[in-house]
Amino acid sequence: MTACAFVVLEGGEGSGKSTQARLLAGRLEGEGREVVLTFEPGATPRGAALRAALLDDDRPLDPRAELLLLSADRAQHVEEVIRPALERGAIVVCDRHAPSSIVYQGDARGLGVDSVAEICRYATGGLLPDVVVVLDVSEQVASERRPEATDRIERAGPEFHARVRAAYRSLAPQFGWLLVDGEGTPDVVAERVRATVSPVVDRR
Ligand code: Z5A
Repeated sequence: MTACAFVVLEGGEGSGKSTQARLLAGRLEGEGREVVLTFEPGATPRGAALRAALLDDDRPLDPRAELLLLSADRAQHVEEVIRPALERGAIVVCDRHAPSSIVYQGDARGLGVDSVAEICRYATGGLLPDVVVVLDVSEQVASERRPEATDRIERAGPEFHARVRAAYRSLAPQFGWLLVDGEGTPDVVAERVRATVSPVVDRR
C-alpha cells in the first residue's frame, strides 16, 4: 500500500502550474492511484462564490479583506475536499494553496510573510502539504504564456508579477518549497515534476 500525499503546485501566472497539475494527476491515476485534482480559490460551492467576490468584482478590496476571503475559501476546501481525500488514502494534487497567500498577500501585497503564514496555519487547521512544487519560469516566458488579463489580480502590472516570482524564489528555502524549472515543453516539465514528487508519492 502506498501512502496518501498532499501535493501542491505553485508559481506565478503563466508558470504552467495548472497544466502540470493536470498532467501529474493523470499520470498518477495511470499508475493506479486514487487522485483528487483540485485548486484554490473556488473549488467548493461556497468557495466558488468567494472566488467570484475575489476575482470578478472590480470594486476596491483591502489586502487584509482579500487575505481573509482567500483564507475562508481555504478552510472550507481543506475540510470539505482535502482532508477527507487524504483520510481515505488518496493523493491530492492542488493547484495553488497557502504558499500563494504567503507570496501574493504576504510579500507582494505587503501584509508580512510571517503574519500571513500564521493565518494560513489557522485556516488549514495545521494541515501542511507533503510537497510544494514551485514552477519557475522567466518573466519573458510567463508573459508569452499568459492570456490577456481577465481578472482583478491578473491585471496587476509587470512589476507585481516580477515581485511574485522573486518572492517564490527567495522564500522557497525557508518554507521547504521545491523550485522546478518550468521552461520547456509540457511533457519535459512533467518529467521534472514527477521526479520531484517521487519521494512523497512513491513512499510506502
Ligand atoms: N491568488 C492569491 O493572490 N492568493 C492566494 O492565496 C491564491 C490565489 C490561492 C487566480 O489564480 C489568482 O488568485 C492568481 C493568484 C491569486 N492571480 N494571479 N496572478 P488561478 O490559479 O486561478 O489563476 P492563474 O494564476 O492566473 O493561473 P492560470 O491561469 O491557471 O495559469 P498557470 O497555471 O500558470 O498556467 P496554465 O493554465 O497551465 O498555462 C497557461 C498557458 O500556457 C496555457 O495556454 C497553456 O497551454 C500554456 N502552457 C502551459 N505550460 C506550457 C509549456 N510548458 N510550454 C508552453 N506552453 C505552456
